[in-house]
Amino acid sequence: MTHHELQFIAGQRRHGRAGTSLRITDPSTGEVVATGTAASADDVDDAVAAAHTAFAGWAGTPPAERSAAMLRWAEILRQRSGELAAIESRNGGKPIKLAEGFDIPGVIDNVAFFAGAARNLEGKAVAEYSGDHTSAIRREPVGVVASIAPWNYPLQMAAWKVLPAVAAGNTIVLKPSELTPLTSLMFAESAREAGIPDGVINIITGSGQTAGQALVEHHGVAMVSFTGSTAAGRQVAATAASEVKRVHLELGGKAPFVVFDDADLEAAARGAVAGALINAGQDCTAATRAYVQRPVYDMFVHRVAALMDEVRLGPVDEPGTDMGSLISRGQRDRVADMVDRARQDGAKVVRGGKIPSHTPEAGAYYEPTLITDAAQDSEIVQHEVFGPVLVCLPFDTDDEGLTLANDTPYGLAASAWSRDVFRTQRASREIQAGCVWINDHIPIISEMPHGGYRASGFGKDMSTYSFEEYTNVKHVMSDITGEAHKAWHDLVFTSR
Ligand code: TXE
Repeated sequence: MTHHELQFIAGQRRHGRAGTSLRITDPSTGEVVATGTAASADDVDDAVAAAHTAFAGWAGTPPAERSAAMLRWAEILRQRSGELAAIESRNGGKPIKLAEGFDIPGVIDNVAFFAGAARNLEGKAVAEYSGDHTSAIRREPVGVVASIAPWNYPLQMAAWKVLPAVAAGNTIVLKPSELTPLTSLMFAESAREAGIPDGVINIITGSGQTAGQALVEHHGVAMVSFTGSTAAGRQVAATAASEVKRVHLELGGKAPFVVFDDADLEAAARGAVAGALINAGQDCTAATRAYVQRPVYDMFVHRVAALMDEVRLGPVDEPGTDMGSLISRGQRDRVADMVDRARQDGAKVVRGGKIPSHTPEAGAYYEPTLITDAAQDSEIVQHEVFGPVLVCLPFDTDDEGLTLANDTPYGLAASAWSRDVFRTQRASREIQAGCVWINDHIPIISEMPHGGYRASGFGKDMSTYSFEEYTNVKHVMSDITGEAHKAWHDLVFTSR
């Protein structure tokens, strides 16, 4: 175990000055994998100053040069993908096959996508909309971006924040979760090796209350992008509002999974298990509420339970392990408490609902859990669990299924399962969520946006839509008449 420098400021790794030490653990065993010291408000000052110093140069770098550096960056990450996956797996308690097959390749594809997108910032065509003027759109970077990322997909979440920001010419200070900073630090160091100048990407590692709060309230920051809990997001938005900073929030979800009676039931059952248990359910788009039409409900529940029995929990470095641990014992206990309260409220726990007996005692494992007979207004149906828990409930009419799907405060993602194109089209129109999958649940692609409606937040990650968050749109309107006396002046004064 090593004592790490957990800050990366102006191109240099260094120790934080908060005076508090951080223990970075492997939550599947409880072992400490690294220690370090947390960032103080002074470290945040230094990081924002470094980002300011770098801003003019980076914003003025031609897109083709920014793009070339990002392509080199993607290549460096590809060469390090084995090491990145091993660290991500260990620090996140996630199976190596997930880190190797999803987290790391997803990030590399994102870097490559934004390398291309950097050369493709668009606006309305330059034209004479008034007759007397030429109007043009400039798309300008907003300045220094402060980003706060969570622990569930540490590197992917860092990438989703950093890439559109720097591709558009901003500089950034990113605070990863204090539980999982290791791959974000490697990400920033790889960017430096690829030729992205010092100060463009800075990482500060520390607690939300100290380093996070200092970053969000910093006068030098123009915009805040945040992914995390609704409670912390509310606090971040309130702090940012006092200086009218631009805010982008991704605050989790409670994705419905609507199965109509004509669906391919085997596909739906497999999709529900994979969609609910990916990353041990610590995924803001995870399938959490399966609403199943009454004629196929019993069959669906039966098949999901059988598939859950096949999921292998085990050491995260074993290629055969399907599901690892949760991020911490605290998170595991939070999930266990929610399931216990659901049980006390009369819900039926069909599978799981307990800490497994065959995994390491110090590990934060929890069994794949299937719940039925829960009330629609109960906590387990309404609130984000962020664990391997799927609730199944029946519905009768299509109207009812879609109404139930929309009946939580969230709106991040959803899926609808049917062979009838009119049913799926209706679901995609009526479900209020940033993404509706049809006959699948979970896949994401760099070209398409990710972001919520309602209490899931606002703003988009990934895709060129994310540039709307990370650029200011400026209208430049130029007179083309060359005349001193313009007709519209007569509305204000009549000159002689
Ligand atoms: O998140 P926090 P927690 C949900 C999920 C989970 C719950 C609690 O339901 O069970 O949140 O997780 C930083 N100013 N999601 O408590 O605290 C913090 O340091 C600035 C959904 O771990 O929101 C970390 O970097 N920053 C979610 C980040 O916010 C602050 C992913 C997330 O931590 C801060 C994670 C503050 N005042 C949890 N307070 C998703 N949307 O995918 C905290 N932070």
